[in-house]
Amino acid sequence: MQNQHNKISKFLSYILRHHPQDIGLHPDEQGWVAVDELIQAVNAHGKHLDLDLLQQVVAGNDKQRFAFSPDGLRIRANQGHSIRIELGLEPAVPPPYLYHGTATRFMQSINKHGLTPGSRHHVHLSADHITAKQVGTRHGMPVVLLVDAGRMHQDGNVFYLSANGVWLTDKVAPTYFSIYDQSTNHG
Ligand code: HQG
Repeated sequence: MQNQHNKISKFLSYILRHHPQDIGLHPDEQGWVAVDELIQAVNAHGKHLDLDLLQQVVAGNDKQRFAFSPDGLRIRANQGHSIRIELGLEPAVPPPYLYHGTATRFMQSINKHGLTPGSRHHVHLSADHITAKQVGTRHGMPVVLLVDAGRMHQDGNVFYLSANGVWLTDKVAPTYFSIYDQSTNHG
């Protein structure tokens, strides 16, 4: 069951964040697609999905990756897009420190250029170091960076908080982070 939900969640992330056109969907400018169109399109592409299953996947998702519109007729990913959409988030005051999980192999470039959004809209920051380490582990040997979000904000950098609790900002210059935790092979 959980495995089936994970597979659907991964597929929905792929579609709603990155490649809606692969199944013929065209999200609006805020990233929403009609729930009935999504269900039809997914089924037309050889995967089973009905409203009941979709609601279970959205409600039970470990990171609350997706949200229904208040009327329940539309759905979108809460963050993480590479397609050009506007989530419509209001600027928010960040906590004094945030964390970013990455991998050792990126550190040379990160130390030189700072944290950059890559293919996504924003740099993603976590409120806690445990989540950040999990994010970093996806890419290899993890490194957790401590980001001086309070000072960035004081200096005029804008932050947003996604509906699922991920902090977003345009970039993080090298002067604003330090290494919080770096894995080694020794233990
Ligand atoms: C790194 C997951 C070289 C950056 C997570 C990261 C997150 C640089 C990688 C969400 C760099 C991009 C996003 C630079 C940053 N040079 N590498 N200048 N600046 N990087 O996947 O933050 O499970 O696009 O450190 O929980 O890992 O999908 O971003 O390692 O919230 O819902 O380039 O994805 O959520 O990788 O993850 P990503 P991310 P989901």
